[in-house]
Amino acid sequence: MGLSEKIAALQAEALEKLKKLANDQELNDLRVNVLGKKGSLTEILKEMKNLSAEERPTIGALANEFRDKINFMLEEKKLEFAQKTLNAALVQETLDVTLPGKQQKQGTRHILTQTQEEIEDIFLGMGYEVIDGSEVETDHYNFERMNLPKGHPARDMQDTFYITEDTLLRTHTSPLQARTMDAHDFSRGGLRMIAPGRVYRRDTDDATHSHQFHQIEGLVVGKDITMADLKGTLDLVMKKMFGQDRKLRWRPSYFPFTEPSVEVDISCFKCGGTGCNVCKQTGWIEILGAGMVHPNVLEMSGLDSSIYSGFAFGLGVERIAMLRYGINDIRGFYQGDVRFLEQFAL
Ligand code: 2NM
Repeated sequence: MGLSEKIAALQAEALEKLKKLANDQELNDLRVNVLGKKGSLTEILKEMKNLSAEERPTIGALANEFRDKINFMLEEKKLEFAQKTLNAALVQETLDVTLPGKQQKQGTRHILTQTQEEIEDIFLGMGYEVIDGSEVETDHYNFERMNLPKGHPARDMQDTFYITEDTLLRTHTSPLQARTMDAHDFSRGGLRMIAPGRVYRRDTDDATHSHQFHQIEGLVVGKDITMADLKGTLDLVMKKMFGQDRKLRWRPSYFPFTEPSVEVDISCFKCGGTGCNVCKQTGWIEILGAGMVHPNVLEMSGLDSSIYSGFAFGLGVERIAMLRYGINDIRGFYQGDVRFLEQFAL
């Protein structure tokens, strides 16, 4: 048999085997048997050295053609097997798209954040700046600048956590108000700000007290600011927060940093003033403290208190949220229990 017949016979045999291939393993065996180092085609090519110069190109071309063809067909077969494996996997790994999905729990802003932001929005709408700052303060800004010199009896009520003798956790956000007054250029106009944030007191935690809580303090300083401005402002804000038919009641009070000082009550938003459990049968709810900024406080920020005056107020964010939502234990705000928090999801 001549080489061309051998090649033809080999090709016929290889194509026959190719048709019967069942898997990748058999496919690989066939490749090695035909094209490998000791493969049948390789053996045939070794015999080419015995050919005449005229025969060699024809047989060479024939052998190349065979090699290309078998390579191509092996490649095709390989793709076919891959497709079969994939199809089998797809049939087996069916996905039931009608099964209910895993519900992802949606978080919500903390009720204290919601309350704080709602109050911020009211003041932003009236042209106030919202300013926040450090919870770590100096004795100077927290007490001295609030007209509470060392040894002042009112310091006892605001005992706090000390880092050093002069560094402490703020007991109110007022030190931030003093710092803002220091930095403000009053030649360009007055100051309108609120300072929301966390404050600290030496307190034993119970249902209505915590050693840390949140405050919003407001401050307006300028020329000709009077108690009428304070009354008008708080009247508007309280009505926005608790309803347009609220009435406000002003009682004289005392704070070292304001003179005169007042305590403000609102008519009960639940019973309207007839008496219920929210207002403890009084018809009134204590809601905030306020007053005209003490001249000493203005002077310590470098302001001439014969020219400048101001009003200030402070309210507790927890207290407002507790009243509004009927929360009777302040500790619920801080425990991170989802069952508590999710009641206030929007
Ligand atoms: C209150 C009550 C009354 C207050 C005073 C000042 C400042 F900085 F102007 F002195 N800021 N906040 C103030 C006044 C706070 O909280 C019950």
